[in-house]
Amino acid sequence: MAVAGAALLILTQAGCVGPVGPMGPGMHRAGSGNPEDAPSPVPGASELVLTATEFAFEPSELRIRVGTTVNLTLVNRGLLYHDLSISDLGFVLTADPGERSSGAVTVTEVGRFTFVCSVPGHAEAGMTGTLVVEAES
Ligand SMILES: [Cu+2]
Repeated sequence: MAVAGAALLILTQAGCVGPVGPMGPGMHRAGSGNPEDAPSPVPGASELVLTATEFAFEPSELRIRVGTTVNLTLVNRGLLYHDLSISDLGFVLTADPGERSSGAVTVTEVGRFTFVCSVPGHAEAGMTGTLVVEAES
């Protein structure tokens, strides 16, 4: 049996983020209200902005280059709480209505990864999309 989920997510800067209390190196970047589970955005990396509404992501397809760090930004223009969850990568951004949050992601494997809003019912209502990780050109 091949090991599932071979894609590696490199959590730049954030290190080992877990529920076991604050363990950051004390280098808090300018706050964007990130929850503990999102890796900090990396200064200088390109940014991809994703808008959440009821009930859709815009755009519903994101394209990034393999091995390249990008900052994903979730902008919640809806009236409800939403998140951006890429379960295959263990990546989650959350945003209250009118808020935004950003996190860095680096995917080391070419492929297509589904993202959803993990609030019950939201994915079924249309809050899904695909992160396409393309080979280096
Ligand atoms: Cu949602």
